[in-house]
Amino acid sequence: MRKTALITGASSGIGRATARLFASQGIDIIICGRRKERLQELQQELSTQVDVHILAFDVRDKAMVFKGIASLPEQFSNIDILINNAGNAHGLSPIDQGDVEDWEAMIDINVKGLLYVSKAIIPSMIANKAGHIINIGSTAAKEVYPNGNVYCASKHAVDALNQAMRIDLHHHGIRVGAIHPGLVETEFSEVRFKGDTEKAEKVYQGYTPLTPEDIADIIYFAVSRPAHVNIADLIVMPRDQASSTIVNKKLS
Ligand code: NDP
Ligand code: 8X3
Repeated sequence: MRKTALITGASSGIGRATARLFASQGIDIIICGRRKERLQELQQELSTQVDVHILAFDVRDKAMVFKGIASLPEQFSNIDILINNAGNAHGLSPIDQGDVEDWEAMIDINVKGLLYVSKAIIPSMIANKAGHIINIGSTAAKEVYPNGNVYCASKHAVDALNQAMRIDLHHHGIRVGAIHPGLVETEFSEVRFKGDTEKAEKVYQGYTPLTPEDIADIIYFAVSRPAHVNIADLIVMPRDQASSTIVNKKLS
């Protein structure tokens, strides 16, 4: 029987690459994000391969999250795989100069949004005695770097929640694991630097960053293991990266 996956943050980057790979592997998908037009384009692209349903919501809006997931058409209501991917960094400033709205966005999206989506889906996984949740953390979930303060805190929370979900859900037959990428070239830095593309591009210059497809491959690897195997925690960096702050850049 075909599986169904719900992917948050499917309108861009890692989430979109994952949607494409899942579709190519015959997994029906529910694609989520705020930018509905992007989701519609993706639906059009992938619906020749699998069934694709759109849920356009802001993960901060808990009423919309719960309503959207509760009102999924019957065909999509049994979610086998949840990819908690929606998230971003907003700003990069010392703690004393941080923008409170940026802090709230990161905590509300990366932490509370992930909780809302998970809470809406976990009961049906428990009822099915099966399910697989992949939480997208970051190297920022494992270490803290200068000016990364609240983004790192939000991703450390994702790391903690990943462990907590596994502890609380494994006896229901639900697999929970996190994938923690290092530097991946997506719209991430454009969002972090509020549309300053020049600044964003510099983040990925002088070395070979990961691509969203690299991460999608790893996500698919994790979800395609036999049912008794759970990839619990995995860190992946570009070859040229050793830590959040140590990157072998060759700039001319
Ligand atoms: P992108 O900016 O390319 O994608 C972010 C996705 O998250 C978009 O689809 C966006 O959709 C969605 N999103 C953001 N805010 C909201 C919101 N309030 N409600 C619903 N959806 C939202 O970045 P990435 O693909 O790189 O990021 C995906 C995940 O990977 C994030 O959790 C990020 O922290 C993590 N990550 C990224 C790394 C990198 O170097 N790029 C490294 C480590 C982790 P929309 O705007 O349409 O709502
Ligand atoms: C994204 C990677 O290094 O900007 O999580 O934190 S980093």
